[in-house]
Amino acid sequence: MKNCFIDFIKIYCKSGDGGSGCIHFYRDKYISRGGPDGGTGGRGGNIIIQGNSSIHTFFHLRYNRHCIAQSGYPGRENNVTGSNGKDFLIEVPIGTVVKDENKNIITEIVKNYEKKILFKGGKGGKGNAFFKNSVNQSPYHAQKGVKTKGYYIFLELKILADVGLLGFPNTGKSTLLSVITKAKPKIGNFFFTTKYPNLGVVKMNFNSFLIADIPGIIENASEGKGLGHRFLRHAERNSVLLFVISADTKNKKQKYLILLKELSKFNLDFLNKKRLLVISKSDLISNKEKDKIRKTFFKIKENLIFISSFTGEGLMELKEKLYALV
Ligand SMILES: Nc1nc2c(ncn2[C@@H]2O[C@H](COP(=O)(O)OP(=O)(O)OP(=O)(O)O)[C@@H](O)[C@H]2O)c(=O)[nH]1
Ligand SMILES: [Mg+2]
Repeated sequence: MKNCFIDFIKIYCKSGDGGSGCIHFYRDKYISRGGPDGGTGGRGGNIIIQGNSSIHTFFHLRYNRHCIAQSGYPGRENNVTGSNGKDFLIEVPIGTVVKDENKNIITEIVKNYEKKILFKGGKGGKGNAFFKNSVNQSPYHAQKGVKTKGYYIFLELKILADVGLLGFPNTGKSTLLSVITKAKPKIGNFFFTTKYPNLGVVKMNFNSFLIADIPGIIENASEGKGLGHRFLRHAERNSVLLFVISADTKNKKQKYLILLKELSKFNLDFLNKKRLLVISKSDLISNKEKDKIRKTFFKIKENLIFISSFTGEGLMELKEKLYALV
């Protein structure tokens, strides 16, 4: 399971060449000059990309990085057009961004079964019957099909969740995910237990929203410390950011500001998102300490909720607030 989470991959795509046109003249018993009847070549297969909600990574493409569609078949005698080449279907998880070699966005897949043609197959060449006219009644030439070029593209996954869980390692993010959703992430009393994002669905009566547990961030993550910024792009599409700071850390306000700083280094848009702050593991501190923490954060005008995944404190309030924000 270790390296199964592949959220970035480079693949080679080539749509099919067009089939060539046919040069042929009609022949039959007692017919001396039947005239040209070479058919047109078929179109090459397209490269098509499709969203599939039951796939969550690009693992299935890992050993299939060459996506080459079938070429069109050549035209045939009797004005028969060649068959089109088969399309090549690339199935991708929802939230995939397709980029070209220069990292320009080509397209995005955001829905299940959403289908897009990435590269069109080459057109088939015309057969010699097409070139017949009053002047040249028996053309002895036909077109070749259009040859297509191959391209390298990048597929990048940006998980589509409504809420992203962000915080330092070991603050109880995965535990929180496991109590408010049915997800079963790995939980451990050490740093970087979570090595790739986990998703869960929070159910509220008849409504639900998606929440993603993103691996912990530490100071200077933007310079590659810890797991670095690698997973932050998954938070880019979240509409709400849920910051988790554990009750047993010192200098909570400073830690919170470090988190904000690291995020802004990655993408300034993060600071414009709706955010909510929770102090996790609230069972470890007394009411007096809670008041103190409230006061320090009140100065920077941040709303906060105390939660404990063990005693269940604040979880209902958290869910309701998140839902209101989403
Ligand atoms: N006392 C107390 N301990 C908690 C609570 N929630 C989580 N823990 C403990 O905190 C430790 C870390 O929990 P995780 O959920 O793995 O933390 P994380 O933030 O996902 O950590 P990383 O994946 O490493 O970033 C575990 O030993 C949990 O048992 C809580 O509400 N109260
Ligand atoms: Mg975790």
